[in-house]
Amino acid sequence: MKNIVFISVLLSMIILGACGLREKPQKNLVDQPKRLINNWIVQEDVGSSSQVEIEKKEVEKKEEEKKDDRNMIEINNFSFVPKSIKIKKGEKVTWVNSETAPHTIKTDMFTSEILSKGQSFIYTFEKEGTYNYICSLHPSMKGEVIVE
Ligand SMILES: [Cu+2]
Repeated sequence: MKNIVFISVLLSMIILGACGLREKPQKNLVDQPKRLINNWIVQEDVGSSSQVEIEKKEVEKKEEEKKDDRNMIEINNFSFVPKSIKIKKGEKVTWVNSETAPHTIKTDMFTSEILSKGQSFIYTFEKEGTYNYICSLHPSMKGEVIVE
């Protein structure tokens, strides 16, 4: 008698367990599409907003680069390009030596170090005026910065 009770309890447990197992996947099948849709919506929202931010930053970066580009002077073929540049008070000018010959930038206020190929020199002009400069190694190389 004890054995029969034991076996019936065991059987019912197995059946219940089996039912539970069978129910779980069914529930998941119903729940999953909702979750997937929710995830998709959430991911899309996060993606689009962060992408807008990235695009904003890229535009700002490009504008900053443009500003720098405007004040870039390339040293090539033993000349400063452009030879004359107009900037606003407080702006920087960057000279970049693009050729193998060494060059400097020499004004009444400062003389740069000797720039090898690829090296650059930056100076911030704080006061209005016209600044003529030469390369101290090749004094025939002339340029001017007009600060407004
Ligand atoms: Cu030079």
